[in-house]
Amino acid sequence: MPLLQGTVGVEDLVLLEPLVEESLLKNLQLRYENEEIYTYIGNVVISVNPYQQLPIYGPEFIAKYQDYTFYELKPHIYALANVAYQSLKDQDQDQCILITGESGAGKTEASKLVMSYVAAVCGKKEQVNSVKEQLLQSNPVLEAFGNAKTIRNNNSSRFGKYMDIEFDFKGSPLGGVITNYLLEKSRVVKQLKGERNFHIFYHLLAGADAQLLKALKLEQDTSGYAYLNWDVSRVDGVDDASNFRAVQSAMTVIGFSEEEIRQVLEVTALVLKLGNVELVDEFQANGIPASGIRDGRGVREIGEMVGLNSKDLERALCSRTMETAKEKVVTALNVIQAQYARDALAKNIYGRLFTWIVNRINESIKVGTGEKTKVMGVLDIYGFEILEDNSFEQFVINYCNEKLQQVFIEMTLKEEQEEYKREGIPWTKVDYFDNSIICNLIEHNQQGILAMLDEECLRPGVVSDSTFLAKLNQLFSKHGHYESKVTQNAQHQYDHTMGLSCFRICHYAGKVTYNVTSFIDKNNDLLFRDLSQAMWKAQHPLLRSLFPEGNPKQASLKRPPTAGAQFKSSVAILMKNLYSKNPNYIRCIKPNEHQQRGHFSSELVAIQARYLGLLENVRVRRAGYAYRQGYGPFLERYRLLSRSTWPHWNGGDREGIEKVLEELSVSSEELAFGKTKIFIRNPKTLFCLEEQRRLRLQQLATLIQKSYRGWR
Ligand code: AOV
Ligand code: MG
Repeated sequence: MPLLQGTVGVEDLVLLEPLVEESLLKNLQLRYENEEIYTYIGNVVISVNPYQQLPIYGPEFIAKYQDYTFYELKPHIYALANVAYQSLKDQDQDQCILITGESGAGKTEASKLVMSYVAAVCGKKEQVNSVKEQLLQSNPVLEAFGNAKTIRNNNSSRFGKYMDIEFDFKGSPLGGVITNYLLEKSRVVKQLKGERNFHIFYHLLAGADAQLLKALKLEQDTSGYAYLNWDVSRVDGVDDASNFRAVQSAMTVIGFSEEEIRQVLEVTALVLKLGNVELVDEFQANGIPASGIRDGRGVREIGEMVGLNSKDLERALCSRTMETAKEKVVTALNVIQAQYARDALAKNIYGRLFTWIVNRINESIKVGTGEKTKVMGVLDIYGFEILEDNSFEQFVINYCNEKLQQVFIEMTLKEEQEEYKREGIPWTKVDYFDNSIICNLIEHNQQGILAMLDEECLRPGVVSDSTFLAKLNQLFSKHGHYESKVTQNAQHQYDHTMGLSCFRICHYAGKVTYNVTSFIDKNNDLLFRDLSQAMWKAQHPLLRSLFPEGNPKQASLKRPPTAGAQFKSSVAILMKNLYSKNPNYIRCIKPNEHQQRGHFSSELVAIQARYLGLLENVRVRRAGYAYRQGYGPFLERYRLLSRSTWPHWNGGDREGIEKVLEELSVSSEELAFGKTKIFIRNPKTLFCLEEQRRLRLQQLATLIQKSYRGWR
């Protein structure tokens, strides 16, 4: 299948004429309406979410993309996965697949397509099949525990995931390592209207049989649980019960024992039951407010399930022990504080369970030491989010997206420059928006927002979200990407949409207003020691192992790093890792806000195209030379256009190409001959070559038909 013939619009935006936003959007729309959801910018794949199952992912497609080079077939994620895998195998180059786009744009689906393509084409031997199965089956497990229905996406990833798939020198998979990034734990105890808690809770309640429900002391009806949003218990197109079976079987394939699965479900059930522990006002003899538990049954059931004295749990929920060098003082918590403690415990149990699951999967899929490996990393994180009320979670999610945009900017330009350098071709620079100013605003070691937040969290004395905000306002009053009510007032701008407890960042993808309420708390992520000690006392091996700091012998007074600091350092490690690999980009676009097939909102896509920098990307690609191809494949494709090279050519590839282009009178201005590749400046030249090739093929077909008739 040729590149341009019979295509809808242009398959590569580098060929777009004129190159303006309007034509770019029209092209994407035209293709989308014809169910062509993939379009290239050179080697970058743009994917517009089809919100329907298209018949383009079957084994026959995998087989086809395996046999052709990148531009020979229609744009597809498989073509990109194929290039990445082949370069890893043949050129011994570690690869990474970077998938970006906002929430619901199709990143997770794209990552699964990449993984299933690679699994299908790599190592055909029987013994690697179980490795592939384990790698693939990690998806349903992590999605069940880490994804949830949000307003924007029925299956939204609420954690970041980076997976290194490791191969031997022949390209057979050996195993992998998964790194997870900050799970949105606050969802465990509270969800926005129209959203759900993590999938696993609903899967469990819908899918567990009567016996399991009894063992876990659960009722099937979701409306009986305070931690589950009652207005949405079901999601269109999601069968919770069958997903529950799928998760269990995936866990078995990965290598979880029956006992481990049971324990995971018990801890999951424990979280639900904890939410139903109702705390009420009580008063001590001296009249000071305290708290108690309304109905002891729930705590007793929890105690029985995990081997914990219910009185110990009750005490840990309703009081706090302060230790000084000399003595221990126990103070009663009032009802608000006790509810806070209960929710903090639930969030911590779930968050740690999730990390435990990731580690347990890693244990199964890890590669033995000493084996030399090549690596393909697949990154699928939560997409950029602008909600009505944005909190610490959105701040962290958007920071991560900001960093990925930075990688994209640096690596596309860098790669382009390096290619010209490698091939010995002069290069012209293109201007683009460099977002490092925003990254700096957030992550600067001394004067970034995260550093300010940490400083506030660690500072003795009275700290609050508002003292944190005051500090930001002071420090960033003149920063071009920071705004708040105070800085606006100082500049006589009166924006009534901005609350007093908010600050706003002008991200690369748009302005986001963050409400600082609970920033300090979420960043601290502290759990009263009474609670971790109570958990550690449980006989339940898994639950107990999640709270090692509860062991009085191991309890250290050292403060664990804050959530923000941990996230920042794991993002820094991730960036280093990505920079060391050859990048392959999939840029996902969401066509509408309604998760509906067939609807293409130009305005919505325009915003994404702008912040993804698609036009700049095309310009960079075109600034030097729009097209490049190895001498061999180029000659093979066009040699039918010259009498010197068709039907036979015995000379070198480069000389053959010179003959063809000379005969077609292509100006030498248009061309550059690199060390291994030919570069073509103007896409029109390529277009013209393609057109001539098409005509020539028609002519040849007619000739063959004529001679066939004559022969008959
Ligand atoms: P996301 O990963 O980018 O959002 P998903 O990959 O979860 O988005 O895609 C959202 C939904 O769009 C999926 O559940 C599918 O219904 C549909 N979809 C996406 N890609 C395809 C495809 N190629 N073919 C068919 N349907 C598709 V988030 O995790 O919220 O940032 O945080
Ligand atoms: Mg996702």
